[in-house]
Amino acid sequence: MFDALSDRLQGALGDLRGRGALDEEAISRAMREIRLALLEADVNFEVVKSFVAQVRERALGQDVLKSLTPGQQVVKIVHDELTALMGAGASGLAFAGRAPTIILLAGLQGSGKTTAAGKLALLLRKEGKEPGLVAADLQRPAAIDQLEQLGRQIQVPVYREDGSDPVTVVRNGIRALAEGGADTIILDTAGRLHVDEDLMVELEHVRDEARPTNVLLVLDAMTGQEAVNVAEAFQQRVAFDGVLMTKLDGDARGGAALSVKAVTGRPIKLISVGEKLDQLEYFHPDRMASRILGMGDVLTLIERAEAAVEEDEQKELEARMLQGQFSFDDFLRSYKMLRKMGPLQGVLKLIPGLGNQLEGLDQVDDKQLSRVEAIILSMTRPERARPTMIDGSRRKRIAGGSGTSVEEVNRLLEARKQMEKLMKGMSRGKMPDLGALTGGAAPAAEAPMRRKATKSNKKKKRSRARR
Ligand SMILES: Nc1nc2c(ncn2[C@@H]2O[C@H](COP(=O)(O)OP(=O)(O)OP(=O)(O)O)[C@@H](O)[C@H]2O)c(=O)[nH]1
Ligand SMILES: [Mg+2]
Repeated sequence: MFDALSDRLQGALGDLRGRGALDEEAISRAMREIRLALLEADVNFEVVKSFVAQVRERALGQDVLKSLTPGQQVVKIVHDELTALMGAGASGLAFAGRAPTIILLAGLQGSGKTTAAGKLALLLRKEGKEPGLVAADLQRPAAIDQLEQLGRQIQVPVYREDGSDPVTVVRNGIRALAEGGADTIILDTAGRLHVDEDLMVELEHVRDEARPTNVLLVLDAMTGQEAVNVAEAFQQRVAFDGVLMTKLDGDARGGAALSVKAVTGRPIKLISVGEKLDQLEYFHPDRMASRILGMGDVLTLIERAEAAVEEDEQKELEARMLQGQFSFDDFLRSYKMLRKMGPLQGVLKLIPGLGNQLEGLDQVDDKQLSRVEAIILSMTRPERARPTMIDGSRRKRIAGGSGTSVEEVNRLLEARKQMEKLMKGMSRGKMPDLGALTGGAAPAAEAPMRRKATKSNKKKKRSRARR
């Protein structure tokens, strides 16, 4: 997601970041680079122009150049402006005062509406809502089955009515699902290849019937500026409240995500970052700006951890780490937690300071994790609890037992030691140290997770209570 843009922007700013003093020349150079980076990312030309002008003006402001860390200040300005560009302040969904809340999904063919309908239902259910789905796409015969299958997978009711028309399906579907207890109803509508009159008329009719609380336009990020044009065309006919942007996992450039708010005035509300059903997230412009600039995204990391890790398990681990203990059993447990959080590459990018330095980490894949597991499982109980006792001959034995090499065992031992250091550092508020990643990248995630654990646990309890 945004990898190419991220690299270029970080390159442009990297030079400034480290410098003690800045002059106009250095800033101009950086602005040129930023401009190129954004254009290459397929950001709308007008958007780029005003963005760069705005950053330049602020960067040349008196207080920046005279400050002790002008480079950092410029990075902060770019961060703020990126955030503003994508729409400052997180904007969630609107919920109706009196149930049901209706969410209408619109968009072109293949943009990801049906998949998104399923993902959104799952997300809402995790929040304690009672979602329902209406199959109002009668263009494609298979569309109804597709939605029904999704509904079955996530155990959310789907209303279908074959051989009818969309308006009738929506009317009957809302009534039936609401009577069945649904408080949030998602309408999956038909797409077309292009924005055409038929599509708009159908959508207008469906909208007038459903009187939705939210109209979300589903846009495929991979189509770049085309997605923005589509959004503009939709906005003229069926005003939408926000964008649900899909396929960001396949979009290295980010042009659509960065332009759509400025061009249509409507913010991105949700992003889909993969094909799996749980890969839909609320969109937070500030967090995204941090991710793009390689500053990590601790909040998203915490939320994922929260979803993946059992509260008790997390608490226990936390308590042990507070006592300054980090045995190999803990190490193994944190690895396993991390694996539950999603594809490792994605998770690592959320860790502050790591985003841009992942190239060497391609090998940190599930296979490598299995080797780590094998090594730890080849240790005896006392060895796991007191790793300092693992001397040369024990290392040899462990390598033999796990089918790995002494080198690998050494790397893991070093990684654990680094982790322990990292934990201590983190609790004093320091950023993670890259050295800790040699051979043991994964548990670094544990540290930022832990800092907010109390808060996230509270939140979890609250959401449980709501259910
Ligand atoms: N990689 C990736 N693929 C996605 C994502 N969202 C949807 N897809 C894929 O995109 C394809 C189209 O998704 P659908 O949900 O069927 O799209 P649709 O908008 O309902 O299409 P129509 O019903 O034909 O209008 C499917 O193969 C999905 O698996 C995403 O976030 N990432
Ligand atoms: Mg569909």
